[in-house]
Amino acid sequence: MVQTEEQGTHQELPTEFDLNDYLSKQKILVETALDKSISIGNPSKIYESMRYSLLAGGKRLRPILCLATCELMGGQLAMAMPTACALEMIHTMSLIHDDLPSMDNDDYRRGKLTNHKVYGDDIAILAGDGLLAYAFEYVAMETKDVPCELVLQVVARLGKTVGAAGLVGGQVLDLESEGKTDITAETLSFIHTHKTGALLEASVVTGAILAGASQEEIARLSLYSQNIGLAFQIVDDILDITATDEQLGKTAGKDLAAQKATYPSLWGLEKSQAKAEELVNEAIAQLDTYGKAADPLRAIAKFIVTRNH
Ligand code: GRG
Repeated sequence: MVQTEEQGTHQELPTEFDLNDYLSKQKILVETALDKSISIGNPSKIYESMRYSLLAGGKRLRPILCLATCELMGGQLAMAMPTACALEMIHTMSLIHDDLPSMDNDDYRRGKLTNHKVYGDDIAILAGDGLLAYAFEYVAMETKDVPCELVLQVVARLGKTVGAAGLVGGQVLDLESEGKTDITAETLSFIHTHKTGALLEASVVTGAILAGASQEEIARLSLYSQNIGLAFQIVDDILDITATDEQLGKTAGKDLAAQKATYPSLWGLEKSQAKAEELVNEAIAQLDTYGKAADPLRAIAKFIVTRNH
């Protein structure tokens, strides 16, 4: 609470949650932990390639969501940090593979040359594989003060999230849909709930699991994360049209050039933005029972529809 002086008396005003301050502090914590998570080993080239992409910046939204949810459910930040790092390792490996010439063929990511442009396709594939394997090792070896059954639940959830039932399945359908003009809203929704939504949902759910949340709470938080996941992808599609290369840190306008079905191509820009806002409001409604403690998750949801990068 802040104090203001009004006619000689002090009146208490609720302080606004400062999202920018929160995100920049959490980002520093996550990046410090990521930097420590992998050191250069032998052969040095593969470790350098893994670190190149893992430490290339980005919003760090997945680890920040995991930490925020763990804290909301009464856990300590340290309990969730290894999983938070693992989520970013998985996210980064999916970006490295997505950028390959055989997939989206991108030269820039997070404002830097893509991994394969620096290290070659062969090392980029292996860097992705190395990060994926290490993510699981890291959760299993580094998670402290959490019952083993809960760590096992996290490992299982991460496995499901990256495999054919998650990111891999979404990516396959995305590749198969390219150039097709008859993609339905259902197919688009399948692609994005798997390709993008699954990892965002896992970020929230694993944070809750680690803190020992009940099934009821996990179900509520899943709903929150499913809504922000879809909103996130809709905004991603909008930004591909409206943002610059500099804002995105990668080539803008690629969806249009590849004739990809996107939410704006189905609904138009205005309706897509309105739908994203509606989803975020639904997400925020799931947090009503938690009061101010859920301010970080509320603010992250709002950030998803107001971001420009
Ligand atoms: C997971 C085994 C395995 C393989 C990967 C390539 C692939 C299979 C899946 C593609 C997943 C993908 C790239 C989805 C797009 C998700 C997305 C919207 C990325 C952008 O996320 P931001 O905006 O990026 O959070 P930053 O750079 O801020 O982290």
